[in-house]
Amino acid sequence: MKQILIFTLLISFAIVAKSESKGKIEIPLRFDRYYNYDEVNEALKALNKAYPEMTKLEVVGKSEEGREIYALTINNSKTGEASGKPGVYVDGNIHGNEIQAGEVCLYYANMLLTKYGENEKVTKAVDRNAHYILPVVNVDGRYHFFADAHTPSSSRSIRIPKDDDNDGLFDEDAPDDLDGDGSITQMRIKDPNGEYKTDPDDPRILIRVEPGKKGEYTLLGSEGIDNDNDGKLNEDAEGYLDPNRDWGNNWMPRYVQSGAGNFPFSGVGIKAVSEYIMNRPNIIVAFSFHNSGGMWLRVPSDKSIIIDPSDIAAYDVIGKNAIKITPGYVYHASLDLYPTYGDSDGQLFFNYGIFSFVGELFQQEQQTYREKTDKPAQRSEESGRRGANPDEAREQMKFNDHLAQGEMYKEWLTYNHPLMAKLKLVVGLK
Ligand SMILES: [Ca+2]
Ligand SMILES: [Ca+2]
Ligand SMILES: [Ca+2]
Ligand SMILES: [Ca+2]
Ligand SMILES: [Zn+2]
Repeated sequence: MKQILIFTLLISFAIVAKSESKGKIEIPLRFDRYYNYDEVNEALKALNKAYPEMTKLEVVGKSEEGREIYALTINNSKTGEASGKPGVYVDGNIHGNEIQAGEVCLYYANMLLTKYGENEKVTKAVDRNAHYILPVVNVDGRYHFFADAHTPSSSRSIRIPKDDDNDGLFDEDAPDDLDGDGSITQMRIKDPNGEYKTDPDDPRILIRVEPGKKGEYTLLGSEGIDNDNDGKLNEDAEGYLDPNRDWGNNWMPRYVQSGAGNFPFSGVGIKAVSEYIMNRPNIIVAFSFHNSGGMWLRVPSDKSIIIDPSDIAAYDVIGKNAIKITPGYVYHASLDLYPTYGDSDGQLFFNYGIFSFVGELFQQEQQTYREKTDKPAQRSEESGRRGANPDEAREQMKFNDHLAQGEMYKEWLTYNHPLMAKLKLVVGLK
């Protein structure tokens, strides 16, 4: 499934690359482009300035690289102190690459403030509850995702250097933007024994050859050279310490949970965010936004954990209402996907008594050019492997051509790769 995600998520990232033109941020906020790290902060300051009576802007803490993590409280002081009201906590972008989540949080803040007094339900929600909004948890990740050439999954980590290949060097060989276009794309090499060939219907698409048949290409992974001359490509990029495997509840070391650090809360920013939530015991419900899948997930994320049926019943009320307002999304427990340890929703529920949800934004199935979009494309186990489902790839290419105006695909380029001396290596975006 990951490979296919890499393909489709490029739509968003192509748009990101074009969103760097700076303009004055005005209220109401506009959502016609993504905000980089500085602009998210400017947007929060602009909301705070426009609604001084209703908002409070605080620095929750600082990241590994010293960036500020901001939270905006929305509360109508005329109806009481924030701490005396049931609190709603909303955050996003704990994974640095999952930038849409930050925009969702800004949208939430913008909607509550601009529709207050105009929309009855919003007015009630603002008068009755305190809202704590933290759009970007992984501030270093968001910063680097915009500032550096990226893949759909780069800059996801907490920015603590880690020696992924145990060679004594830290983060020494990340992918490189060989053609300088701002994106880290895929490399392929001509190979009569390769697993891939071009699609006869659309030469832009690579399809997997049947077992035993000859192909045309081998895929070499992400764009990059061997920066440390150890014979391996791109083997030690930034991190990787997963900010959503760093929380204390049900934390497991790296041999159980990949992405875990040396101890819980080893990320200074994560620790600060956890303390911010812990210090607000009035928070009763929390939503943390991620990419992707179109899901509302509740605890637990590990089947060894039993939850009181009355708590599940409370979760179900919220979860079932959540899917009503997000057509196509599903609601279920995290453990139905795969077990995870040391994630934030477990910390919030089991340690802080908060009904915590994960909102997985964005659905690949919606990136189609089919006339009927009510039924998602049939997907098999195999379909996750690149080139395994040519029909889906063709569908995505139509989507690229007609809806994304070609921004999802880049023509293959020729590149003389130093590691493949004298071999012609072709670099392209998929
Ligand atoms: Ca290394
Ligand atoms: Ca590139
Ligand atoms: Ca190395
Ligand atoms: Ca290397
Ligand atoms: Zn995530």
